[in-house]
Amino acid sequence: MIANDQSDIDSDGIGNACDDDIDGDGYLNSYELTYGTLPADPDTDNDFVSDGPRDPDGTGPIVAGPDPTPLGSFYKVEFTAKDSTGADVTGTWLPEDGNSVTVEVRLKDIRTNSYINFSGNVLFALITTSLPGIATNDTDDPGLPSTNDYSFNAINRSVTAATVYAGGSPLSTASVNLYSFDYGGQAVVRITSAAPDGTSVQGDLTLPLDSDRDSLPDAWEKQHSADGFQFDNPFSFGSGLDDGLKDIDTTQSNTLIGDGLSNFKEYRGIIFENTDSNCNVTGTYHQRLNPEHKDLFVRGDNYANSCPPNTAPDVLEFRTDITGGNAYEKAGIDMHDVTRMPSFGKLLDSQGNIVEPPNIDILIVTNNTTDTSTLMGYSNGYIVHLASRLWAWSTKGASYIGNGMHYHFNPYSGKSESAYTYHLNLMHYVYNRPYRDESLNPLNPSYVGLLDPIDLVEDKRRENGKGPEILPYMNPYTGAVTTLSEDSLIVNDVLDGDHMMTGWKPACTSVCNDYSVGYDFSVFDADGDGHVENPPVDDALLISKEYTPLELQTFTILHEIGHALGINGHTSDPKCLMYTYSNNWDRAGFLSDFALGQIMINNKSEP
Ligand SMILES: [Ca+2]
Ligand SMILES: [Ca+2]
Ligand SMILES: [Ca+2]
Ligand SMILES: [Zn+2]
Repeated sequence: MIANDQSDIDSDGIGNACDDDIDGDGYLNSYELTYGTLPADPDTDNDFVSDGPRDPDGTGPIVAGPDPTPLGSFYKVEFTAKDSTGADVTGTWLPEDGNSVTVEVRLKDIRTNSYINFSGNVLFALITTSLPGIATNDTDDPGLPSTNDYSFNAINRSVTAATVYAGGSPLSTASVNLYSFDYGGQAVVRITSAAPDGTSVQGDLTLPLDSDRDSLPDAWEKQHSADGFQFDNPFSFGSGLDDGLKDIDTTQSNTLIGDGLSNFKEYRGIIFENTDSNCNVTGTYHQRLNPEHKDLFVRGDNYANSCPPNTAPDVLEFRTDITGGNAYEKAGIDMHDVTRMPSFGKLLDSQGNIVEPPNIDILIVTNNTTDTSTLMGYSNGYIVHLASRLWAWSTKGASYIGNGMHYHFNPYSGKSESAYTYHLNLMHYVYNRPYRDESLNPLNPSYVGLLDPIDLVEDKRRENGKGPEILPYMNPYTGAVTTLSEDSLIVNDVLDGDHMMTGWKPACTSVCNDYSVGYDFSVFDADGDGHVENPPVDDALLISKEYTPLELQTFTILHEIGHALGINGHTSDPKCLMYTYSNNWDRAGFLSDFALGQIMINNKSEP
């Protein structure tokens, strides 16, 4: 024996290393090692009864033993959580508002490893969280008597005790129904009963199971193990905050970590709404979020599907979906369109200030249907002549540049407006037709889709809402003289598209908007089918790709969202959504690494 440890636990004057009963409980060290109790602890199960026959000196209120159960109770309570089919869901069950689970308990004698009966009533007690609201975006617990997240009753949330009576007959099992009123709370179900030897038995079960106590259930952490979550390690992502409080989202080629939602908030999830045509909520649905994907909430205001809707002619629905997935979705950003959801709408507080649901930030795209101005206030809603027969409407949308704290709060409107589409300009692309169909030209009737040269069409500019001035116009083919509505401001090579060409097709007879006064060919719709070509062609025989008005608007929305997310300026990659020119809308499905690297999503209520 190497007598180098001369501390003396049992105060018998013999150093531990030389003491054959280190803890002085009357059992030799060798006996304790064989029996399973601790040689250096006189009370292995901490029940204040000495393991051995002696009460050692200097060890506090321990009474002499021997302790009949020195390793703890002979009895153990076993819990099983079962779903409505009776299947064991102890390790997999996750709470939802309105779901329930049956907690069943049995008593086991650990000496024989067999189940035995309880020797008395089984008392259930519930310890429950009471988080505000029921999901991450929920304000409060509306109209309910208690904010308990769990109850033993399906309706009354304050029932936290239940008794299963033995009633004279032995109880082999006892069970209680646990009802959840939240998507993220936690319940401890504790039972007390009696064992055959008259001792009290206790046990508890935490639901949902959370082995590492980081507020993220085992089942959810296992679902996201590929993202690095470890159900038995509260610091899967390093020291500091535990997993529940960390915000770890990354996105492809974006080194900015996090989307402003902690992992617990992502787990607890969001309640979305279904609405009818009057914008009344007809139902809700809940989604847990992906902790590895940044979550972006977008809403369109003043579109045909907004709440309230804009019902003016030709106003289109707010959409962000394109065939094959838009650029954000492809980059690993989860985009949630909350356009028709009133609780994500223009909520007002008691002072009339606009508020958003808690914990999330909404990127708002507003459809401007009244003017062609940009955010900066100057009007450039006219056609720009780039080169021979190469034209562009200069502004279809505009956006503030997001800064990571918010997408933008507009102090002038008092709203959280971020980006805009310009309806009149968008419609100019499709419906304004300053060019004529050469197939009707008596000099060249066979060549369909040839556009007139610039000097034969409008070269004067009329500001939106101003004018008109009546000017004579001679048709170069027929010699007929008509009058035109124009102002006298001459800007060569700039078309505003309001020039009403006459003589080839009948004027519009039903609904005529500013942008639909013309009825010959548009520079962007060479075959006159209501779909715009991109890239533009000056010959209908050369069309490669065409887009509907809705697609045109959607591509514009997606581009402007990029700016609101922090993409400052444009990229030099013609395949990228954020390229300077909208010469090819296929790129709405792709963001360059440069653009992606600037995206900032941070879910905070604003301003
Ligand atoms: Ca956990
Ligand atoms: Ca997050
Ligand atoms: Ca996320
Ligand atoms: Zn841009």
